[in-house]
Amino acid sequence: MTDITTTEATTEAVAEAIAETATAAASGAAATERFRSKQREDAAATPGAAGTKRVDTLATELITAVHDVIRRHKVTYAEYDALKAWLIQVGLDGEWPLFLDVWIEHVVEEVANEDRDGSKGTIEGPYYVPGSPKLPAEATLPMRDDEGGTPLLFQGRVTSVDGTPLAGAEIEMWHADDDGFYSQYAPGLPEWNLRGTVVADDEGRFGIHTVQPAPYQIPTDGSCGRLISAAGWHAWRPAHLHLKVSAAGHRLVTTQLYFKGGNHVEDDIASAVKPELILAPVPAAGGADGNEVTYDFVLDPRI
Ligand code: MBD
Ligand code: FE
Repeated sequence: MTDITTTEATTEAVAEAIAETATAAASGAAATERFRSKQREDAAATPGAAGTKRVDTLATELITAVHDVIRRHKVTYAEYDALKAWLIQVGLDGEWPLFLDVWIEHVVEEVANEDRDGSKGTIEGPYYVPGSPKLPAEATLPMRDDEGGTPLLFQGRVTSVDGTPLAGAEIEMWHADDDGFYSQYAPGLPEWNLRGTVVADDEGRFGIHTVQPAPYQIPTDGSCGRLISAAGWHAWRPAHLHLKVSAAGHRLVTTQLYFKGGNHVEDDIASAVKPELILAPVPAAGGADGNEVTYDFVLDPRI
């Protein structure tokens, strides 16, 4: 079988999905398309990742866990049919990446990083795009002339666990704008708005000028939104910066940083806040506009 999906076709599909309006279906379709193209690359790199025994164990236990819930709560046919309809609709809305990253990924991350030394990680979420513009150690993220939000200088140093500075470490940052929208997942934003890859200097230092993102409400007009309202939950994540920090010979960390005292830091719908990940910015030094904060990253040399 030939895989006819090219990178250009994917990019086109993503662009088409977000061209019209900021709907759950549009951002969902973009996230689904992006994930599927990444998955094809990963699967090509490591064929046959899971053995039959492993699939048997995990699938059997997962299905059995569902049976247990049905028996414990005496689930009815009406409820079974509602579940079936909802599961079908999640796929049609393209919201599987959103659903999984909001309600499941945090436990996968917990297990994956349980023996990591140094900086804490947390979930990646559905809106990462690889290959953002490379920027020097002190840089401003790509943004519009009239980009809204309080200016923020995010600065720090990347070291190894033993304190050795990691020259040339890469700090990839991506975040939502002041209205809660991510470039490439909402219409009308420049392609790389608020996304960049900053390369640390010879002492591992970096300084990134950006704007403070706003709290983020996951789309409420799709299947995830229907689950949230049916269950009486809320749809909010606290304001956050996404990061991937990497250096030669070290384990990459995927993380997020939050803002002390911000809305929903205590009740993130995605359960991805950790105490080590909360920033406390102060007014910028020297009369500059906005706030600044220092956060150092420590990478684990055991890959
Ligand atoms: C986000 O911005 C996000 O980071 C996660 C985890 C889920 C939905 C939207
Ligand atoms: Fe996010």
